Amino acid sequence: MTDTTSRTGPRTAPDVVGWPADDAARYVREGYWRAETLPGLLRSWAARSGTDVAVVAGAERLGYAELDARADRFAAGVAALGMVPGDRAVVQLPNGTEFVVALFGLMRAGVVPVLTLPAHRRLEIEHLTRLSGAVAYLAPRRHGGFDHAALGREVAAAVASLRHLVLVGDGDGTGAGGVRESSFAELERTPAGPLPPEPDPGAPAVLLVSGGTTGKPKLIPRTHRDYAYNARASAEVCRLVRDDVYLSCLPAAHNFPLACPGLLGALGAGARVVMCPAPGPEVAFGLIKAERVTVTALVPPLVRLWIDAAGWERADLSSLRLLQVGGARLMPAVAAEVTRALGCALQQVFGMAEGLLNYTRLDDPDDLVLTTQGRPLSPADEIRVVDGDGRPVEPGTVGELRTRGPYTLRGYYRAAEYNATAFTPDGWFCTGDLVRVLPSGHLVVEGRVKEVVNRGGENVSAAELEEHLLGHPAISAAAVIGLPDPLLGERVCAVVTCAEGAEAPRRKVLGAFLRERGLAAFMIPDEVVVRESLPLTGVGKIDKRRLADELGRERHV
Ligand code: J2J
Repeated sequence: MTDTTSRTGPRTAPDVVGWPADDAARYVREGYWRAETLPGLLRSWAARSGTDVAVVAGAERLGYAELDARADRFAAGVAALGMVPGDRAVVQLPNGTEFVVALFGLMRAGVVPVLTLPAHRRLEIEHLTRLSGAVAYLAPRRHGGFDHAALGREVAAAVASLRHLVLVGDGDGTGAGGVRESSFAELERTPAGPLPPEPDPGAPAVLLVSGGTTGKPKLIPRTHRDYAYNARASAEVCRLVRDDVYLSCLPAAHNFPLACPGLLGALGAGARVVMCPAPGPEVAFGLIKAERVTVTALVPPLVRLWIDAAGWERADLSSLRLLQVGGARLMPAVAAEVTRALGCALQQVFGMAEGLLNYTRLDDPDDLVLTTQGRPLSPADEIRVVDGDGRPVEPGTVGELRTRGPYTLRGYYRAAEYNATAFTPDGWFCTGDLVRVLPSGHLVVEGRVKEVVNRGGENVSAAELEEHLLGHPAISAAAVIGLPDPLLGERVCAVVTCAEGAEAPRRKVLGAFLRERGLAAFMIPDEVVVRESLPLTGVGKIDKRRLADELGRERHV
């Protein structure tokens, strides 16, 4: 029996769980981890690429050396406010040069950025500020019609650690009640001063927000050396070179556009990063043409929009060589349209902010690119597929993915209790993703452990049913969720949106359609809800948690 009394409780546990010494030594010995830090790398990139353009945002074109200098001044400003190495700062900046300057400036001052998404609101920002014990909140005063300055003040009133609001844009307000308001520009005007010593390469560089669909968001510590490796190895897989132009369509604070290879991988390759203020084709297509963009990354719901728009917009996408798609399952039928519609190669990416990344390779045969979610990035990635009891499944069958490796976390930040279930005692991260591994080593994502609806003892895979629903010509998007049911425990609810001009299919018609495809009776949705649109997460995936909440609420009013 396990002795629970000796289990480390949340208060005595360390904030960050590192890798065991022997694994760490191996990652260093085998060259995955180098003695480097992200702000130190910017210094060397500036020495290498000096006047080359590093970041384009709106009318701004920021050279490598200029970015380095701005990061120095920002770091001095951060230090002048009294922030010290080891402090945390919540960053909620949209795609623009300020995001990049703040990211490197904070790290250079030894402060760890907590990278939240522009779409986060009071609930998430307050939770993440409290959890991280952040001393500062960095945001635009207003963005997309939302008053971030007011949000910052509210959060400061609720969370005692928060002492500074650093806001982009003009405005008044000097702060009240123990919180000080500074403008971003004011911080950057600070003359460069002495900086704290370089952080330890093994210390957390950033705290990423988990994309998990259950419970409150968690914080993922990514160390300088693991994240540097993550970005460098990803850039190699995508064959990024100096001539490449990477378009950051997704919010830059997300792991995918930040480091897979994204901003960090592109800067490491000496390439140029173009910040896109919105991911829709209206804005992105213009930037692709104007900046001769070569590589970008999207989530599947956006791919559909891009493909449709390319059909009627006659956009000039001729510079684009690679479209990375990840974040949720890409239907093979949509994957098959990418190259014809957008004129570029497709790369599927199955990644997670926690670490493990899987990529289809640029020279993989078409069928693997269209139907799989890639294979692990690193030779040092360890993966295991297990059944409900944690035992390895037969090769090729579906089970939960577990992983360890040189860039996969060993514990969430300040989450000892949760870590006890999310990791095995020997450090495997239980991803909660259901996958199948092909003989080639490529993974096919089959859903999530928690997204199996238990309908009176029968297991209904949400992902499988969604794929069948999307086979119906009148359906443009589908999300299957389990709703509490007094008889069945859970009943199957399909929430769908209709294709343009199509009439919403009735439940009976849909049932007949699914039965015709050979689905078992228990797989047929008990309920079909037709919506105008589905709620999306901050990065643009279908937000099932919100959907379930909304449907639950609608039924209890
Ligand atoms: C199915 N599900 C996928 C895929 C992620 C690259 C790409 C994506 C993310 C990301 C990322 C999927 N097919 N191709 O960080 O660097 C689901 C899985 C996974 C979860 C992680 C990157 N790609 N997923 O999406 O931390 O369920 O990272 O565990 O936001 O998204 O979400 P997140």
